[in-house]
Amino acid sequence: MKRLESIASTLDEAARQGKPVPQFTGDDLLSTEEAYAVQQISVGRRHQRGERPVGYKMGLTSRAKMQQVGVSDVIWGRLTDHMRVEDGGIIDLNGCVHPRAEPEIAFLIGGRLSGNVSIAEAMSAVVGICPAIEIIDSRYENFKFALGDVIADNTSACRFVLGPWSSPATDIANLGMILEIDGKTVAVGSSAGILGHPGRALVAAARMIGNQNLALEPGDILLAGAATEAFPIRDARSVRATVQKLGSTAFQIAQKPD
Ligand code: OOG
Ligand code: MG
Repeated sequence: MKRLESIASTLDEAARQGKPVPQFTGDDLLSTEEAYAVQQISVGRRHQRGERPVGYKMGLTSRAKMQQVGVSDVIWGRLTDHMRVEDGGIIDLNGCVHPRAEPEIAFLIGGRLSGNVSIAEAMSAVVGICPAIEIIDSRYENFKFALGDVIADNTSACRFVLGPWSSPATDIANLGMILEIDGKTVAVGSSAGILGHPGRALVAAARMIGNQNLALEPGDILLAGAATEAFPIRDARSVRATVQKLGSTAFQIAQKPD
């Protein structure tokens, strides 16, 4: 346990100071189970500092993402209120290591979901669906990690922005998704790229979170995972994601004075 606590505090400090650390596992020195334990301890430190849990994020739910980072397992992480940026808000990237943005879809949960559920059951617990941008920031040097590393690092969670909520009845099976940086389209994808249907990310979340005796509860947010690869935003000024039918969400990046 001491070892896991020490990894958790190293990662938490790396996130607080924006200073990267070398990856831990290389090969498989940190099992998946241990990595989720590290994640729990490190996010627990955030809770002790006053951050409140607001839901979960799924990661590596699309082929584009798996290929970009060279890890091909679906993973999940924890979101806190401090990570949320208001729609159209300004983000200060000071303190981030090498932030990247990716276009997502988010769910607002209205029921309780845990364990094995069908996609119909999962979707019937949804009370809102919105376009989202996740800002990920690996705490590992060169954004390089293996499965255990990235799980321990709370799946690179850094910030997220949510757009306007649409009805849970919206058909989200195959919606075009666009990421723009400084007004230029840098990536185009489809919601179908997210496990074939973003609702499957919710099914996976219920199962994987349920394995840890946790549940998606009313009021929780779930990020379904990016539909395209993520793009560096350190030198950008503005980022927008647009999802067909759902509309768009955007943020600006605070500029350093010259
Ligand atoms: C891991 C986090 C993946 C997603 O949407 O696939 C993720 C990473 O790419 O650093 O958030
Ligand atoms: Mg993501």
